[in-house]
Formats: sequence, C-alpha cells, structure tokens
Amino acid sequence: MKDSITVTITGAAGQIGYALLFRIASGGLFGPDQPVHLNLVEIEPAMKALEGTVMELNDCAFPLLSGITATSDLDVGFQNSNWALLVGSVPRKAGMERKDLLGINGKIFTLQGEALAANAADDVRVLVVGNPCNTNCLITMNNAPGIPSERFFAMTRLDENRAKSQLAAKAGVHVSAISNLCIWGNHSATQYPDYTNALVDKNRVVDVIDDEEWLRGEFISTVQQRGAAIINARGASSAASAANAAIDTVRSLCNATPEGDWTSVAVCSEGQYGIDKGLIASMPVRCESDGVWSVVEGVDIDDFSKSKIEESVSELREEREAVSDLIPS
Ligand code: NAX
Repeated sequence: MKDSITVTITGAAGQIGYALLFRIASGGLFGPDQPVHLNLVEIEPAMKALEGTVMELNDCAFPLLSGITATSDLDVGFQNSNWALLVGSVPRKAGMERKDLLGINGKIFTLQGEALAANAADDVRVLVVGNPCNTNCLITMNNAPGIPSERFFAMTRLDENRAKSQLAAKAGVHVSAISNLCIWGNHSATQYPDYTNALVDKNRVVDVIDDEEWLRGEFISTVQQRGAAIINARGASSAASAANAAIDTVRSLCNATPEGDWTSVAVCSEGQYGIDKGLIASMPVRCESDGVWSVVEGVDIDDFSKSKIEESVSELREEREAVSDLIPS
C-alpha cells in the first residue's frame, strides 16, 4: 500500500462537501490504490452536522480511507495537508454589497493562508472553490509565505464543463467530442467561455455550429448565468456538479493533459495574454504527470475575445483593489 495522502476540505459539512467527501474517500480522486486521510474543517456552529457526515463516512467502511480528522482549528485542519480544497465560505446575504462579501471572506482566507504556511506538507497544493474564488485564492496565496504561487488554483472547471455540455447539445454530439474549451478570467458572470478556439472532433466549433449569433449571445450568457439557473430550478446552488468539477480539476492537475488539448483553471498570472501579473485568472493550462503545469502560449485571441477577456480581468483588478488591505506588500 502507498502512504496516505492528506486532503483538507473546508466547509466539509456544506452541500458541496457532502457531494465531495464520499467520492474522495472511495478512491474517485486519487485512484483505487491510494489511501487518503481526510482533514475536515468547519466553523464551530457546523461541527454537529460535520459529526453526522463523519459517522456516515465511517459507515461506508471505505478500504482507502485511512483516517478522518474533524476540526474547527485551522492548525489541526491543515496539518500535513498535501491537497487543500477550500470550499467553505460565507454566502452573500440580502443587503450585502459585493465589497462586504469580499471583505468578510477575505478575512477567512487570510487566516487559512497563514495556517497552510504553518502546517501543510512541503508539497501542498491548494484549490479554492468558495466564492469569490479567484480573489479568495489571491488572498490565501498572499498570506501563505513560503508556499510557491504556482501551487494555488481557483476553480473554473465547472464553467468549462457547462460550456462543453452546451456546445455538444447544439452540435448534436457527445460532450467528449468537445475539446480546447477555455474559460478566461473570473469565475463570475463576466467569465468568457472561448468558443473561438474550441473544437468539435478536431474541427473548429465555428465551422460546425454555423450560428455565430448564438455563440456570441445565448451560449456565452447561458454559461455565465448557469449557476443562477440551477438555483432557480433546484432551489439550491449547484453542489454535485461543483464537487465533480473539483475532482476533475485535481485529477487534471495530477495527470498529463491529452495531446493538443488544455484545461481551464485560474492560476497566478505571470503577465500572459496581457493579464496583470499576480492576478488569479482562468487561462488554458497543460499539465504533466508529475504535477508540473504551464499556461498554453500562443492561443489566438481575436478582437471579440480580447474585449471579453479584458472585461473579466478588469473585474478581477477591482476585486483586488477592494481587498488590498488584506494583501501584504
Ligand atoms: P454551503 O453553504 O452548503 O456550505 C458551506 C460550508 O462552509 C458551511 O457548512 C459553512 O459552515 C462552512 N464555512 C463557512 N465559513 C467557514 C470557514 N471560515 N471555515 C470553514 N468552513 C466554513 O455552500 P456550498 O453549496 O457547499 O458552496 C460552498 C462554496 O462554493 C460557496 O462559496 C459557493 O459560492 C461556492 N461555489 C463555487 C463554485 C465554483 O465553480 N468555483 C461553484 C459552486 C459553488 O457555488
């Protein structure tokens, strides 16, 4: 048996947590021969609910689950963490401005960054899911001295999966036929699902779907507004698809990307594609099997795409400005 991997999940008693933990514990994340230890982090009022989830995890008798630590203490929760999935955050409530939300969550992610730096394993990698995930990731990264910036990611894979599903339905093909779909920018309503570079069975989407008006209009807005549409229909925000996307993201970051393709994840910009250095922005990324990744260079950006990317990056700049007091210089 291999040594256990320790995975920290914050917000573990929440609805994404509930859809995520059992898949990780059953081997759905790291494979059928990799034991995992789960560090489950919650706030004090949710510890009772977390206790119930832990009972259920135990009742599954998962062969690969080597242990569970349930805690509200960040130093304990990030102890020896190899992967930290930061899912928990405070939702926007009625009357709350976006700036208030950024500030409240910012403080949470400041503390989590510090606890990661103090307690996590040397090889820790961090995926932020809790919204606003790009800026929460920016805050965590800037408050975790000693952890290299290339170990921080924010999730835009759910958006990529949503976009692929929309294109597949329109083209009348299976979703696996869609590749090279990049989400650019922020995980928000300004994100840009780039259909101009996407392929259907190696053919350009624009050559297969002869409806540029739909691609520029309804397609983009459907992907941007999909979270709200799910809340409308389900009465609760996306959970299983979000947990699935978190698993897809980590698996993509641990395995070689298929030849010629890429995946979407928000990473710390080095200035690629004119995106300000230091912002956590979604871009096309390729990974090697040893976990080394790089932003794909040279992707064609036409004027339409350029203006869409700029709109989303401009929002990321504003968010960074709103939390500048939480980013040590
Ligand atoms: P829930 O409200 O069901 O669960 C959140 C959990 O986080 C709660 O149990 C709460 O007690 C816990 N929590 C709050 N503050 C915490 C803290 N300081 N430390 C540890 N735990 C804390 O939300 P859920 O539906 O699970 O969504 C979680 C987050 O994912 C939300 O911010 C949501 O907006 C975000 N999402 C991000 C997506 C993405 O693509 N990046 C898509 C899905 C989802 O909307």
